[in-house]
Amino acid sequence: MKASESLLFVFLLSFLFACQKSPKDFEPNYDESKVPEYKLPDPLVFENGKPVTNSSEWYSKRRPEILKLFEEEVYGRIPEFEFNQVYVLNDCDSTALNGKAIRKQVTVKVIVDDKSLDINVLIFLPKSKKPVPAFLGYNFNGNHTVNHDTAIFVTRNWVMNNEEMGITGNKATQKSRGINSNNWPLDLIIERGFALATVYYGDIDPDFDDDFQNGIHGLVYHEGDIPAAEEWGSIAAWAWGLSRVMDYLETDPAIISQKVTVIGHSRLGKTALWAGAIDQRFAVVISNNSGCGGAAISRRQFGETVERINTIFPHWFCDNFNDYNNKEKNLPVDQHMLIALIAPRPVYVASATEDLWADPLGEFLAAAAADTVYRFLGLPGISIKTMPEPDHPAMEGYIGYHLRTGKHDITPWDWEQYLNFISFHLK
Ligand code: GTR
Repeated sequence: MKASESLLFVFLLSFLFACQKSPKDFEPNYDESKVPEYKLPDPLVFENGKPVTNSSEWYSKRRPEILKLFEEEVYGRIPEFEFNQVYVLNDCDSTALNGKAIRKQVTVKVIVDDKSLDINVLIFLPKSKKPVPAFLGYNFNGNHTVNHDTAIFVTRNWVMNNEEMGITGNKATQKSRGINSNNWPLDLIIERGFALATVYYGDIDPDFDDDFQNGIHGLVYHEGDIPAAEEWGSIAAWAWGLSRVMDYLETDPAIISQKVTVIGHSRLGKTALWAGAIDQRFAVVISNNSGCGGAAISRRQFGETVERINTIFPHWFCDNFNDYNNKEKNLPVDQHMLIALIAPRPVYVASATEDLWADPLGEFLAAAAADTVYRFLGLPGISIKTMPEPDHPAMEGYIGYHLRTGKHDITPWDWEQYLNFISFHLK
């Protein structure tokens, strides 16, 4: 390279670097008076402006239309590819949780051509003579972080570095065993007669921008090929993984597969909502503090925005979603329509008072706006008209909602509400 060329190269690099936005370039808006005026797209009006006239038209035409819009503009369509699947039982112990539960560890092996992906499922079951309803939800840091039980395998996959958990070099160790047990109140879940199945989300797609070379994308695309602009990002990949676990749960005689609730917190709450939309085998969907790209109305631009999420997490959504950075009003959908896709099944949206980043009011408004679809289908939607007081859950309708006092988290109190909601609606 000539001196002038290298100068140009250095100039270009610094220009690109200067153009790149970092987290501190996004000043979030937390002022309600600065929320732009907006009009939500009507879930009951087709793209061509015609109204939906009856429920069969909703199910056969409008619902697929909305689903396609979310696929192509937000999360990305899952491409068609062939795979085989085998289930391997690695562990079964009926003395778990001080003899109160049965623990199973099952690997769902997904085989694509000559490569395979291991989805490691940790299951706790109450000791029951009859099959039981279940929760299925991803965990953030590995199955072994969910409980102190020393028999739970420590994940060998890439994990996010975390000083508090003693994770360096992206490898989990014994140090993080049980570290998230407060988010997974197993005793409560088991006592209430539910099973819990959980998987580390990194089993399906490690959560960093690697240009889709690893995880399930790496099995599907070859030789540097990457998803097209309307094809799946990581959230859609994680949602796909939940369906593979559901395939297994359908074969497990200890579980009532028609009563599986998909649950997730934060980015995994976004994932739970999308999984519930694309896979109607999930009987109930729970979104805990899912925020932007989850339950919150994007058009409000309150807290985390579309531009910020696409910039900081470029691998989460499909590339087309970038077209709406700071142009939310052009979106053909908004997140109330994602919640409406769950109908006629029960769905629960939860926020936390200090979690302004996830826009609690925007989450409530989306849940409330999904109500029109439930009512249209002859079902009780949400039972309240305005944002409830903190810690006053509304769960009589098919759309449950609560605002918990406290920070961005999933707590035993949140779980108690979910157990009450499910027990009430899935009698
Ligand atoms: C944040 C992100 C949120 C939320 C959260 C989480 O950094 O901005 O959208 O998903 O992470 O998953 O904990």
